[in-house]
Amino acid sequence: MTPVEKTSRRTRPAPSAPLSVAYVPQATLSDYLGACGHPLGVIAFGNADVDTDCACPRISLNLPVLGEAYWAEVWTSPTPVRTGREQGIRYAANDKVLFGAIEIAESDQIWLDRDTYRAVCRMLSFIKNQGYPHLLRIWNYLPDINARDNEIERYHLFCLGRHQAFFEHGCAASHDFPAASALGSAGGSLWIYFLASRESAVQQENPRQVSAYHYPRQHGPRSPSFARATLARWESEIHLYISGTASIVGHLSLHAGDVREQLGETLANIRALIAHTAREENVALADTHLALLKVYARRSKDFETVREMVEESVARDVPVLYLQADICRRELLLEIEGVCIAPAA
Ligand code: 3EB
Repeated sequence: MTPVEKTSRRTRPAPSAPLSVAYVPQATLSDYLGACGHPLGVIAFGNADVDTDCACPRISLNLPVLGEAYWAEVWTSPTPVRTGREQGIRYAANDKVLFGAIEIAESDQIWLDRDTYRAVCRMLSFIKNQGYPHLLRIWNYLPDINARDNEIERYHLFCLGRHQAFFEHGCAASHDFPAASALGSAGGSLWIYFLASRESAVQQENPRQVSAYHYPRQHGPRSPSFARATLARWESEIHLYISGTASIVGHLSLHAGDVREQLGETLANIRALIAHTAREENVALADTHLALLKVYARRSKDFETVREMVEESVARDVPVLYLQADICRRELLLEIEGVCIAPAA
């Protein structure tokens, strides 16, 4: 590569993929947004104002940040984006992908299933109308996820509404669902943010885990609508968007109460998912391609233990954002999501 090419690369990233992602510290967020090109979406954790004038969706979530390293998640486009707001959905899009966010002020705490149903229906029609019908990834954050309303856990009410919405939109098999995370926030609205694409991607399942869509009834009246990961092949990059992953083998939670064992099992699940995807899809994807990790811990007192173990297990240069959040099953103490990025062959 000539020095000239090197410089132009640095100032303007090659459009190898229509989206990229970074975790950014609070102090440098405005500098980052000024220099990153075209932000698609900014998600700040720690319930503080996102002080920026960018036109893309800005979300502030009430999830306490653990440690000092990172504070916000930023999705960026290499090309200009158009932004807007429609049916309560804020969005930014380029010619390949759309980032969107919906805030649902719950009308009444006992109607979480109905509110979720309406929001997911709105999202699914919106992406179809906009011409980005393929969901790559969804994040769901709801307050009091483990609380019960009328004897039903709120996470189960959420799953009921989501299941019905997907079903009515023709999604009724594992490969119809996007990768997802669903976590309990410390308060505020129910937030859903998502990435949708013009081209389809490939959903992945984990050989160590029963597909969430096939969980038996003991885990709720309607099963969770998500795949374990989504594989997107962009021009010169392969992206694997890994769903929130926990210490679940088969369909059962393992190692109740033991954060170290749960972390070991979770990392084993993530490794198995990456290896399985590489084999099934015939792509050169390995653990070494982990580009980012987000770690949710139920108890802030576990933070140091978790960080030590994560640092021993993943390469030093992988950014890890640690958050405090409730996990959807009471016995689970942590959940980890991530993104792998590999060069396309
Ligand atoms: C699990 O594997 C853990 O309901 O969207 C992880 C990722 C989990 C997404 C969701 C739930 C969801 O079942 C919980």
